[in-house]
Amino acid sequence: MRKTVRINEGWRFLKAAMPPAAAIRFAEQGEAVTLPHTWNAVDGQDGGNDYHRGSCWYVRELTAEETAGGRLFLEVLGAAHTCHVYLNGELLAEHEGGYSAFRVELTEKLREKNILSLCLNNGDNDRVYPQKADFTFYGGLYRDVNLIAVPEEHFELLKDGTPGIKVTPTVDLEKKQAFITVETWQNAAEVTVTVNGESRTVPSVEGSAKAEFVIENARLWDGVNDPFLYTASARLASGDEVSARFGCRHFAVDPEKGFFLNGRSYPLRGVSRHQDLKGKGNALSYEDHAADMAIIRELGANTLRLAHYQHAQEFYDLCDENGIVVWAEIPYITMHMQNGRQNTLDQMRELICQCYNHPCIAVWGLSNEITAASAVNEELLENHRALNELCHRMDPTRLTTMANVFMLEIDSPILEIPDINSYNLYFGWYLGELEQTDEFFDEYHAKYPDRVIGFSEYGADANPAFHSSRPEKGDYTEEYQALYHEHMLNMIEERPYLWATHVWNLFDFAADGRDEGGKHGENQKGLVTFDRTLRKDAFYLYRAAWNKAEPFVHLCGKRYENRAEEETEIKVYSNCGEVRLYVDDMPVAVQTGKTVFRFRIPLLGEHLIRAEGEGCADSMCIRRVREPDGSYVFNKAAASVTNWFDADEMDPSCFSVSDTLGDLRAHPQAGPVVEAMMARGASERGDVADAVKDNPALQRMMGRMTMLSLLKQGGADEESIKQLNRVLQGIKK
Ligand code: GCB
Repeated sequence: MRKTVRINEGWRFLKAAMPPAAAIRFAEQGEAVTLPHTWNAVDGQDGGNDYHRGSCWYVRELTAEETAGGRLFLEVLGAAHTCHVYLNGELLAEHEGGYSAFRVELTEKLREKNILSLCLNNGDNDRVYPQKADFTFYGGLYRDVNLIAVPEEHFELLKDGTPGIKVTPTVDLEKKQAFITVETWQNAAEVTVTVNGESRTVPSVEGSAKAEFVIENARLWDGVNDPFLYTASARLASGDEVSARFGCRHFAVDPEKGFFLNGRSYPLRGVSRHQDLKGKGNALSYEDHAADMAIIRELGANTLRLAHYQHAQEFYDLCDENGIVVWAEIPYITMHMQNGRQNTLDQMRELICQCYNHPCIAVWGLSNEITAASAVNEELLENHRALNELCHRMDPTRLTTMANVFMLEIDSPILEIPDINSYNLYFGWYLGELEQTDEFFDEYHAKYPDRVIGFSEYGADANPAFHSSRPEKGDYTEEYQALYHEHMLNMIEERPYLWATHVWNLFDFAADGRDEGGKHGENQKGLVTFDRTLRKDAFYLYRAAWNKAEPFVHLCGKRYENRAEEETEIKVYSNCGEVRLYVDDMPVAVQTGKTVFRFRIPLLGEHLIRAEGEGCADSMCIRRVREPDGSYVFNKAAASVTNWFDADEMDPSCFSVSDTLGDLRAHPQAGPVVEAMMARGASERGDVADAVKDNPALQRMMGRMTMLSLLKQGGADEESIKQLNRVLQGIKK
């Protein structure tokens, strides 16, 4: 028999560094807390990059009842980011890595009265990832903590937080057979393994055992269509038992046709998720996880990138149950650390060991944008090779991948390490124009037709308070975010070779170092707000494209009530083939189409707008106002830029700031003018400018950008942009 007791209640929390004996002495003065708990729920989300990072203590007395019953193990499912475990003041274990589980045996150290104290630290160091990334590194004991009592003979509990049982299903799609290999680790002579009602007793040799089964007419784990799960269990004579759910499925990729599930094309289209919530940080309950999954199902995504680290077991369980194909990864992110090699391997070993049985996981992600702040040198390559080999050794059934930063040259040797690849591209948001995404993939695919490539991140920030009828990159409006995603949705549909695409991000999330778009401490690229209460318009774009189950119409711009224009656009996102529009209860237009339906209507006063699809409707109220509503505008200076240059006043036969840097540079007269302007900017930016100059990929990309967008991104003021425009207007094309 195995007894698991959850010990989430009754902890004392001390928000200070102190010696172990002091933590015990002062425990009673600490704050009484119940797990899951983070000390950064507030300061990690309010901006300023000033959240508490350092050592804190969790102290708890274990009762006699809790410690009774055989060999006793402590199970910590998430301690961010390093943890020292003390029993009665004695150090028993250390763990480095804030996202994986670990266990510690307490048996030999138990006394009559037992005090457990855990010292956690989320401060910076040079070995434990992550150290540099765009999200808050919450500290805390933010998942469940358990005591597990097992008999003398029991399944392995310590090694890398193993579940003790490893199930490998392989599927013969033609014969409809699944071959199941079950491996277990234990200190007993034999094990009885049961799969699908069939039991087999096998010997344990040097602590490990293996049993094989065949399931005829296997019911497949078939993604969102039918995520069927089997269970494998293993039992020892002592009564100790472990079990794991598994799924029989076949994943494959093709450089031309993308992803395949169970032998048929199954384009992976979905979103990324961070594990945090407004007001709670990363200390989430099962209900929080389940509520997130309900939103993912509503959206109709069939894949998730669980960024940028190992997520909670219950979330991978939810993915198994809901048929969501997962990209799982470790927080080897942004910047390679010389002393961090071992930690990348440790975190990867734990991720694979702890998550191996989940049928939802298709790929292991080696790193994210690791060349953003590190050079591609032998050390970086070696670390990636070591990780890649580790993945293949531990799990020959799954592929490895990486999420690369846009400025990584497509012929970089690092791209040859993982089995398949992916890029994070933010053209049309941070820099460049939307179309550069299309060009990027076309170029990559043409150059490397035999390589499998995906789109691991793309997105644009939007604060649902901001609105515009002339949305622009950088304006943080809900309308620009929607336009951005309309472009990307088409771009993706036209490129079926993309093995997976993941919107960054499903939810707004905490990045305490950010201060932009009218909010402190938040990355607002979510399709849904941080508190999950508001779905931005772009959410419904994807829902219309991906979720065909339930017909719906969504009127965009509901929050854009006050409009200072004679005529306005009414946009509807819908999964219906026909949308009817009513203004003030009068039918005004019918449109047939797909996903996006655009109407234009005159705006006279206050109007009730209603859209109808097949058995569904949506309505909203908008009104004409005299002056633009200032509360809708985030960056007032930038917002007016489009109005500086009236198309009528520009001479199209001459150059202007609307021409691309490439075209301007190529002209004998315009070239030197813009070079001089760029050189001036470069001398102000120093090192960064050198990095730009030496990066041909970046240079090529900048060549495709308009001078206006380059200048705006560089922070040039209105007068110097106008001045340059006047000069360029004097040069004939
Ligand atoms: C990225 C990173 C991700 C950031 C995102 C952004 O490329 O991988 O962690 O949050 O960009 O929003 O800038």
